[in-house]
Amino acid sequence: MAVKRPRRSEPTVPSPAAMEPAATTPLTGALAPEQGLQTGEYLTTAQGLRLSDTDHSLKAGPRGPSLLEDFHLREKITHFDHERIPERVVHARGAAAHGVFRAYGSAASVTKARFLAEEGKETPVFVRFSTVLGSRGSADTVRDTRGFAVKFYTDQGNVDLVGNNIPVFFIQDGIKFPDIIHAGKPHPDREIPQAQSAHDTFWDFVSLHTEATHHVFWNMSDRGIPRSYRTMEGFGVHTFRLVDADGGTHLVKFHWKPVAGVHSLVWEEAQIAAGVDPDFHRRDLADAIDAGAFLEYELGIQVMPDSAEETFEGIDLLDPTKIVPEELAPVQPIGLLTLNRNPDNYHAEVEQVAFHTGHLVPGIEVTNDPLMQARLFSYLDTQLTRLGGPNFPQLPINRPHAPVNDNLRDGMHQTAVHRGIAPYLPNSLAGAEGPAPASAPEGGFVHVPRLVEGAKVRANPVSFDDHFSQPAMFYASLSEVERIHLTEAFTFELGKCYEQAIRERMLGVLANVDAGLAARVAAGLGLPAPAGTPVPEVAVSAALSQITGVPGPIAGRVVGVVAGPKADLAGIGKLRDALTAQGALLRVIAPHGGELVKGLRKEIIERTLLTTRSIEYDAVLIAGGAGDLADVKLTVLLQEAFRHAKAIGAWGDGVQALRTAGIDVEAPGILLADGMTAAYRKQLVTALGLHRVWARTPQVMAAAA
Ligand code: HDE
Repeated sequence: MAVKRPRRSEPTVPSPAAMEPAATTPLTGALAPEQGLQTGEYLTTAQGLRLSDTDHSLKAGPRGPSLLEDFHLREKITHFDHERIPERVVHARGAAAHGVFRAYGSAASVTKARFLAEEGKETPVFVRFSTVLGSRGSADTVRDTRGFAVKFYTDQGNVDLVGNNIPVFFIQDGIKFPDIIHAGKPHPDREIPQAQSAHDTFWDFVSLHTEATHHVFWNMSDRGIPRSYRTMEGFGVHTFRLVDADGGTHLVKFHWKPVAGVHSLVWEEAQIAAGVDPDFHRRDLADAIDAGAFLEYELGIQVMPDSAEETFEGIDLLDPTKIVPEELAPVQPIGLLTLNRNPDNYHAEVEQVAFHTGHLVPGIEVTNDPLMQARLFSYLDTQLTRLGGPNFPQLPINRPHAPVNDNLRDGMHQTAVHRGIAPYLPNSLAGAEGPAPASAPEGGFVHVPRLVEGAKVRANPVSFDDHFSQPAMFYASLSEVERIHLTEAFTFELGKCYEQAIRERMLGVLANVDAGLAARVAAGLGLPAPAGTPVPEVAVSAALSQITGVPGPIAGRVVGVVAGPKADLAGIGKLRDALTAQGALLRVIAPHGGELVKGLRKEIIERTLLTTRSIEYDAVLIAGGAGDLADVKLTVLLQEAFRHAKAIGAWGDGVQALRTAGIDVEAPGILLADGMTAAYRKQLVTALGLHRVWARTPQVMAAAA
């Protein structure tokens, strides 16, 4: 039945115009849907007034005071004064990219969520990577957990998978989040140190709060300093409940597996990068996408049966400090994520994107994990301050691609011009345009009915009390090199604490995980080996080590080639072709800027010995013909690359420059050849694919001792 739309007030005197629908003034300017901002060829004020001068304020004479009436000066400065919005309370430092998610269809057996279940279905995504502790301007390569937040713009509504690069969390209950973050952030009195966990308050909390031990082990491992976002795993952390088309449920953990493999920096390299190039990761992300070397990750799920206990093989699936080893529940690939477009505007997109764990579609539900439950409150709440009110879903980066028909109205920064007079339900006035609730077959979100009962308590299940068996499994599963890195990381971080009691308490925690580790860290701190009760039987999960010994793809890798005026430019050209064919980059480094020219060949010098540092490269080579190069900056470059276990090489007489820089050319991973041959290029590609020459570690350590 068509419902008559009443006027707010009936005209008292009917006029001929009231008999016919009046022609209304067409919508123009910002109200017209097609009208974007920043159009027209002249500079204007925010009101569209053309400006004749934006460089001089209005003054009483060229040497006189500025006049209050200068509306342009006041508008320009006032807007500038308010350009910044509050940074995120955590994960403030971030970088992001657009891309696409393509479903394999293999998830159809466990979920009805169309973007996961339908084979070949493509969904646009926006992914923001971040560090946790540092402020917006802090360095990328600090030791920290990384955020891995994915917004899927599905045709059923937005879904956010707000994960990290570490599969467990510091706390089991969200109520403790302010405590761990207050402990990790800079000290409140002097606001130092920035973006670091190597300080007293962090280790004070962690040593008193042993459920953080597992997460801390991952942080102190190489996972805390990823090589790039491209080589980082992502995890949903919590257990989710997936619902299939028949209403059947499974408990599931989400994993992002980088196609490029999981690789990290070494600690000295990360520290150098923090000073030399604080934008190391975001630059790498943007440069790689610009170069067409897109980032790829497979989405995978571990599928566990749903049960009343919500446990699997003795592991409590509601405990976010526990993983399910991949050997017990293999990660099954369900789709491919490709990041292929840089944002156009950092503020509009990266800063204003708002993720929320409660953004779900039918087929994905949350569980009672008490950490997740608190997150469901926090993410919406935080945007009210950060983005200035409840209308942040209208910001372009947050807008769903699915039709929106809500009854949410008004509020700060309302940009929609809602029509109609009945934004409420039930109503009889909105007619066919008004929204109506959808049933499950119509795509409505209907929660799986689950019985909830229990006494009202502030308590954890007993199974949450085991804090050490999984860190012990993690440590036992690492390779020797990774264990060395982890031991050094603990020794570094505790060595930065001033309070002896905190160091000793933390050594006691380590002793409950592994006595050998605790003793080695204690020795590094000059303290006696602590007593503890190590985990009696330690399981091993091979999937936890990131060193596989199998060369992976080299897309996004960077090779530095040092060259001088007499360098073999033909050889450099052949190498560049081979590398770019696989998505890797070659940069020429020379003593000075400009070009290198030899006959018809020309090479642009992208870096000089003054403007570069070893951290930019995954491998460093000396070109044939450049053997006479000798410079202390080249020595530093090569010595750092040697210490950081990177492939180093030379062809032709380039080997001479390696020797001059004091490089042991007999050491593992030093690639030498008479000329730039195909075999040499292959050797280099394999070395890059292996990421580092770990066989050099003993030599590096012996030199450091
Ligand atoms: Fe977050 N977290 N978090 N978190 N989180 C935020 O939301 C919070 C947790 C994660 O790139 C905030 O919009 C609480 C776990 C990422 O924009 C805030 C708790 C995991 C990002 C917030 C957690 C995460 C955030 C800050 C404990 C991994 C960056 C600004 C209950 C699974 C998202 C914002 C982006 C951001 C709260 C725990 C990941 C304050 C209360 C566990 C990747 O709402």
